[in-house]
Amino acid sequence: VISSLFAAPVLAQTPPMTPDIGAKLVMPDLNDYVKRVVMIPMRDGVKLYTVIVVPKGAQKAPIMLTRTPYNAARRAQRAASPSMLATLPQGDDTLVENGYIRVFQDVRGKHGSEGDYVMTRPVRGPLNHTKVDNVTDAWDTIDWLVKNVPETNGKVGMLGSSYEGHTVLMALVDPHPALKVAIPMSAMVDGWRGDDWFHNGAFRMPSLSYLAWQTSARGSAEAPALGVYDEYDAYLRIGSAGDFAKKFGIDKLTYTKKLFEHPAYDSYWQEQALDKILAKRPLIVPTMHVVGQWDQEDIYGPYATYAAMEGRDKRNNLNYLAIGPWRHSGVNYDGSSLGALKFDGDTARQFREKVMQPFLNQYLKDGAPDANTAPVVSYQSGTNQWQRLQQWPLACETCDTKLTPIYLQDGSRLGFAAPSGAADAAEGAFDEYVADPAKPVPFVARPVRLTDADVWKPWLVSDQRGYADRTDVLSYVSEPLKTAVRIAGAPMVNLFAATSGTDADWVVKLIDVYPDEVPSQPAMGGYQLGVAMDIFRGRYRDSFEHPTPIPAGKVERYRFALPNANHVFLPGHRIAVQVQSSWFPLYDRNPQIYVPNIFLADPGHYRKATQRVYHAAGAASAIELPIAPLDAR
Ligand code: PG9
Repeated sequence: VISSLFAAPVLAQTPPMTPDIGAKLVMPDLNDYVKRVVMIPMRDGVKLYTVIVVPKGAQKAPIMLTRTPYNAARRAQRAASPSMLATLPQGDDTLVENGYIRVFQDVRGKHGSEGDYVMTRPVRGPLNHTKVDNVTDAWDTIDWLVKNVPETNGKVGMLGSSYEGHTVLMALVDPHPALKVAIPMSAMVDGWRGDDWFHNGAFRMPSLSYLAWQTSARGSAEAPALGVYDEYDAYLRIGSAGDFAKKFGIDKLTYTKKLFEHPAYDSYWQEQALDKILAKRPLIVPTMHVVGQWDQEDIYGPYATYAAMEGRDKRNNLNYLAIGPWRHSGVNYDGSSLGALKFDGDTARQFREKVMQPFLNQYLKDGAPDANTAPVVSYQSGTNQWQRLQQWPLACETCDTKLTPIYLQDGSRLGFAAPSGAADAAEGAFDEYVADPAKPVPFVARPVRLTDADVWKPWLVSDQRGYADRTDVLSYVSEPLKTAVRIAGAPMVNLFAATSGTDADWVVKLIDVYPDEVPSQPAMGGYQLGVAMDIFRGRYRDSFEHPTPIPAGKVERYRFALPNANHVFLPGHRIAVQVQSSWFPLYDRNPQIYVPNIFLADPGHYRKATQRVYHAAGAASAIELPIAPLDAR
């Protein structure tokens, strides 16, 4: 008896040649969620591919919807896992922890959805004569969801970043009554003014690879392989954006044609600008606009829509802004650091848990408390702290607190004292450089690897000191600060400059120069941190819509806003400004002689030009800073 207790069980012998494929594998269902894929019919009969992820056992749960061109099936499947938390994107963590139903949908024409795809499909109107757009598609989807998902309490929120933020804003143009709250993050709002395609008329070259990837197939296609490790060389050898498109066949794509046909800010762009559209619509749905201070893709849109909708927020209880120390879409990942910058913990998780989720719960979860959200929640860089503010910006041209100019001065200095002397002293007080399109200033250290996420994502915080002593970059630096200088808003460039050519680009960078030594992080000694930087194409100085040649040799005024910043230049730091005429290959080169359409510039059009930047009484170049008192809220 005892020996039989210890006898090994004898397995029946499987004949060695039994085929090894054929037995049916039935996986046990270990998931803590149920995933359903449905095709939701729109009002014109087109069906959209939609993935619905429901926590097992959910009842009366709110729905969070994201409408995407980036493959709903993949967005809802970060990893193969029985856990909903691991399956959904990292940024959905607090939604899962709070029992939300999560929905991803392909926009029409992309991936699993039927219909035709139009890039950031314009709303019905002069540019769209059909009966459908992303406004109606969001409406029809929400209507279907509240009627067909039995586990829901009938309350829907929308959230998403970048293009997915754009589709959130679209839903707000005519919101379904069940849409109770919206969080557009890093949203693409105006493709010409300062988001993905252009900044102030200068074209962003990586857009062409994006179009190849996004619009040459219903699914994802390949971006062109440049065949050159240093993309600076690749773009430079090819020439204009038009030549680049031609070389890789991208010129045949219809959206490339649309871009090339509309280099200026004509009605094509104006009619699509979502801030302008939303400014005319009633504000019904509580909305929190989220943006990263160093958003390398859509740094313009979130502030513009916040400002446009603020005018509609009569009781100051529907329109909110959140600014974090993040890159594009950084709110959805780990926010402990960005490039060389370190923050006080994981700022993105802090935001999602302490600010975003209570805000969502207030409007979506039955019986949830008032989240007591401040009108503006912002992480202040420099001091590294979250702040609750009553408004944004704290200083601007039309605010109670006006802008304070900091002037370019003689001797490469920067200071709050305006240049003195007679107004006609302009001729005497300038600095000059030769801008050579054959040697454009790189926007990041070479080799330039635009396609390397580790280069692209944090590039706006990369060290600017390497450009300061190039002979085609002017650099002006203040004395070390004795007291802290706080900015909270958009610095305005007021540049007086002349060119020997008939067109010119002006890149202006507002920089925080760290002290010579930073004992807590030695590699930051002397670091030059870009706080607000942008480019302006000179032909648009008088009108974005109707460009004009620049009279050669004449002092002209270039006035434009830099991106918003919430930053403190600490005592011992210095403020610096750099001025240059190219930022390559992120932006296409200006030929520096006026041609009607720079996309079509020939190699022979590109000319050297001598640029003069003035710092005289009658031509006092300055950056007007949104300086606010340190304790202003
Ligand atoms: N910034 C990207 C984009 C948005 C809209 C149009 C084109 C590109 C994005 O990250 O989605």
